[in-house]
This record gives sequence, C-alpha cells and structure tokens, in this order.
Amino acid sequence: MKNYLEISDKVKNALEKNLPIVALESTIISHGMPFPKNVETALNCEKIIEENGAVPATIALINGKLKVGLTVEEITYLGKKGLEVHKTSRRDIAYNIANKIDGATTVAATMFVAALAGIKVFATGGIGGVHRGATETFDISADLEELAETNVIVVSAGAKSILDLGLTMEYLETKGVEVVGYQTDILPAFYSRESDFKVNFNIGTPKGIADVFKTKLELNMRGGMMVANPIPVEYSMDKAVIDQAINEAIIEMDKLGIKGKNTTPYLLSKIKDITKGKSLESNIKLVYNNCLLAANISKYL
Ligand code: PSU
Ligand code: MN
Repeated sequence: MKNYLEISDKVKNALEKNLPIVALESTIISHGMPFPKNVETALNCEKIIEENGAVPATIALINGKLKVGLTVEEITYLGKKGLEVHKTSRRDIAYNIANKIDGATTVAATMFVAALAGIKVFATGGIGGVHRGATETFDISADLEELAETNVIVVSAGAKSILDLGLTMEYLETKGVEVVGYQTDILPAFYSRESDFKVNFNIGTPKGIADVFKTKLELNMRGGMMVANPIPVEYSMDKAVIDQAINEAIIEMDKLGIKGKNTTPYLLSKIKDITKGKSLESNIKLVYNNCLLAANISKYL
C-alpha cells in the first residue's frame, strides 16, 4: 500500500501529531467548475480550512500515485486540464494507477483514499446520488455505496435536484447511512435550503456531529456519515428559479443523449449557462461553507 499512497509532508505531520485534517475531492476541480474559478475555489477551500485550525488534504491520482495533499501546481494542472482529466470513481482507481493515468477523484474515490490515509472528515459541494429516471437507467452514483462502506464523514450541501432526492434518501436508509442536518430538519437541495425531504436527525453543533461518528466507530459499524449543511441564506437561490433551470438542462441533456458519468458535469455547466453564472457563484459559496463546518468537526475527532 505504501507504494501507492503518497502523502504530503504537511499532511503526514498532521497525521503523526493527530492534528485535525479535512480531505477535499478533485472532480469538483476538473469537472465541477470552469477554469480558472475551479482553481481559485480549490485554493480558497484549503485556505478556509487552514484559517479554521485544520490541515487541508486535497486528493487526486497523479503519475500512478494516490496523492493526499496536492501542491498549488498540481491543483492548477487539474483545473487547467479540466474535462481531459479522467473522472475517477472507485471502479477506475486500480486501472488508472496501474496505467499511470492522472485522475480527479469523485466523492467515492476520495472517501476511499482518505480512509486509507487515516483522514476522517471530507468536505465537498454535493454528493452523487440516485438520478431522476433511475428506475429506467439504473444511474445510481457509487458515492452512495462508498458512504455505506467507508468510515468517513462527508460534509455536503445535500444533493442537487438533478437527482431524485427521495430515492437517494431511501437508498441511504437501506444502506444504513446516517444522514444528519447541521442545524436543520430539512434535507437541503444544494443551491437552495429546502426540499420536500427530511434528514434523519438535526444536530446543532460540530461536536455533536463528531460524537455520533465516534460512537459509530466504537461500535465497529462500517460506513460513513453524511452531513447536510444548508447553503447560507444570502447565497441561496430561489427554489422555483433553480428547479426551472434544472428541468431545462435535463431536457437538453436527454435530447443530446448524454448519459452515465457525463451527466453531472454536463448538467452543472448547462445550469450555470441558464442561470447566467448565478448557480456557479452559489456553488462556490456553499463549498466554502462546507469547508468551514468540516474544519470545525475535525477538531473533535
Ligand atoms: N456534484 C457537484 N459537483 C461535482 C460533483 C457532484 O455539485 O463536481 C461530482 C463529485 O465528485 C461526485 C460526482 O462524487 O460528481 C458524482 O458523479 P457520478 O454521479 O457520476 O457518480
Ligand atoms: Mn452515474
């Protein structure tokens, strides 16, 4: 394993001294946002985590290694290459390492690598889930299975309503994944704070979240935990406006025949165009908000 894992000195030092660490994914850099905003956002995420007393560990596959803790150059490289970087989910990890193919890690792959490195908290924007129409397409993100398998807390702003939120919650329940809201009873829908669904528990403090996770570890229960952190009110979008944009984007996607792993990147970019960039701004702000919460949780682990 040591042959494949490459942990930066900063992260290694933090692991040795048991300092708080927050993992970050890289598909959000390559496939989630356009250059140069993606690089700017990724670097700001690291800064926010540092300013709040934790060590950031951005994760990606570079030159046949599972890298934990990227340099500014590596983040810039992933951001510039964008869609040309391989979007690497769990199934792609072994092939890409064996063939030295550079990969940006999804939530699933990032959780897997974070757990290998011994990192317990991970901040992202939104997780993948059960896509709308999944009863026909079977399009269910590997992120959900990873949450069922891997002991990492994932802080997200809920799931976008490009997904079927109800089916996503049912799937997580079946898999025994705890979904808690941070200071909310309602499952937030990424760009907006509301949805028609509830989280399992509402937890009011970062310590309260860490306590539940620690209890789960002590019980030897396999699997992660999802923390749904609503976008701050001042950056949230009107639900009707964003739902309309999402519906339009999905119609366009179906017309173009876009499927599988290309759906999320396509929809994010299309929704950004339809909303004239407003969704991207919200997306960036909610990611920062998740980095802050993840840093605060990491201090109690
Ligand atoms: N949601 C976003 N931005 C993203 C993603 C999801 O708002 O960049 C990425 C994450 O890396 C997530 C992946 O793990 O998309 C899910 O892809 P899929 O549905 O193909 O599993
Ligand atoms: Mn999929």
